[in-house]
Amino acid sequence: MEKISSSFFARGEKKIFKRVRLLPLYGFPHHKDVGHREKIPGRKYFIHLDFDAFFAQVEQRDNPKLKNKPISVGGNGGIKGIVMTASYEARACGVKTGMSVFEALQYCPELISVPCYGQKYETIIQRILTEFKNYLPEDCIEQYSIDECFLDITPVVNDYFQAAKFAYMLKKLIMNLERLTVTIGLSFNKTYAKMASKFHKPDGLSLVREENKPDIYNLPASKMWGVGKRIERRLNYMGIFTMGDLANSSIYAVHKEFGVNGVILRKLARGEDTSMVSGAKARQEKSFNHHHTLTDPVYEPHEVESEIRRMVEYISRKLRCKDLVTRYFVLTIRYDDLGFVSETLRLSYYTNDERELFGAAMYLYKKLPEPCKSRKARMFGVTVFDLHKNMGINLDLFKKYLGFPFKEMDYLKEKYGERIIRIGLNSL
Ligand code: DCP
Ligand code: CA
Repeated sequence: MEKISSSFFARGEKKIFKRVRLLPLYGFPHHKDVGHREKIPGRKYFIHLDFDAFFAQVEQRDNPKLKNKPISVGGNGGIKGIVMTASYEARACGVKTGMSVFEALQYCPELISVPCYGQKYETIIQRILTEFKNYLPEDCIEQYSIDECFLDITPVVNDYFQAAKFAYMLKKLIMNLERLTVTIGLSFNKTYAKMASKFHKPDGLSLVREENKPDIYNLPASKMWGVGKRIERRLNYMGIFTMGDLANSSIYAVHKEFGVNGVILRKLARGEDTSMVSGAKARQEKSFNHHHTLTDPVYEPHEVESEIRRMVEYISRKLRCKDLVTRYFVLTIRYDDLGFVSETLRLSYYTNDERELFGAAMYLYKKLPEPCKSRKARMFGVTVFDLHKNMGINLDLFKKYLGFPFKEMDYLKEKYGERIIRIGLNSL
């Protein structure tokens, strides 16, 4: 009997639950234990599927010399640039996404930095999503990010037993097609499925059923999808430390602190996420870029600033139009001697607000060689990547700029052109 790497919650005698891992397939809970064979009306089954150390795993697959070695993937390889992801061997030494490669080398001197081949990774995920269409209706498949997707498998399974079998089949399918491992979370709503996929990485399979809610409630609130460090601090300040605290918190208190987003967060924590997968048509974009080459190169600070601003305004509007937020911002300048420089900044939160992105752009600009009379800037470019759907639960951000009429501003720009309205520079 083949062994699988899997885990699911089961009630233990002493502990509230235990995670069962490395079960053979027949070890999944028998249908008698997990419910009825016939569909339970209203119950849905969602999978969150996440590739393990995605870019790094692909590079290790494609270059046998990198197997079992600490590697980082990012930029053009080499010591300049940022770690976009690291292999598990590198993570064990403390290398983390978002570090500069230079810093990562302090933790792990044997680190091998390899370039990022964005198109290759995108092709892999597309091939897999296309394959999924042989098993699921297209509108039950949602690509959520470059290496994550949600699947609504309700149409093809009747109970958790079949759902777990289906999840396992997907893991095998991906291994056969691409020789890559993924971690899967399976639950009755998307939020819990997403949380479950974190429980047993890499190559895991975790199941959260309705009766596991008390186990979920024992987890720290920071495990909640969308709760970063800053929100966690604010929750802690309110006396909310666990998922259960959040789920059972006063609706008025969370509303007072976070507005409507707090109410949503509380609802998600309670396992009452009713959102559906958004289907193949709403496929997630991976990155956007916008470049502009000038007929007359510039070097005066106000001209440069104005060009950068134009790029940022455009990219922010594009993000808002697709309801996406970004965390990585790249500024590129090409000079009239054809010199080419580029800097990347990782923001501490996701945003599509041009005031934030303009701040990032100007911060990066100051790190680049300043254009001058003898070396003017001919081309400006901005790229944003690591794009996510705007969940509206980046609470700090929301609160800070609540009420800014971006929608109205974008509408005017759509109708009358880019220059019809701009945010005053002093508000940037
Ligand atoms: N990535 C990125 N920007 C980030 C984080 C990651 O472009 N801020 C890229 C590199 C990753 C891929 O996206 O390989 C997927 O990101 P994940 O956060 O899912 O990280 P990994 O797949 O690398 O690791 P894990 O095993 O924790 O999922
Ligand atoms: Ca991943």
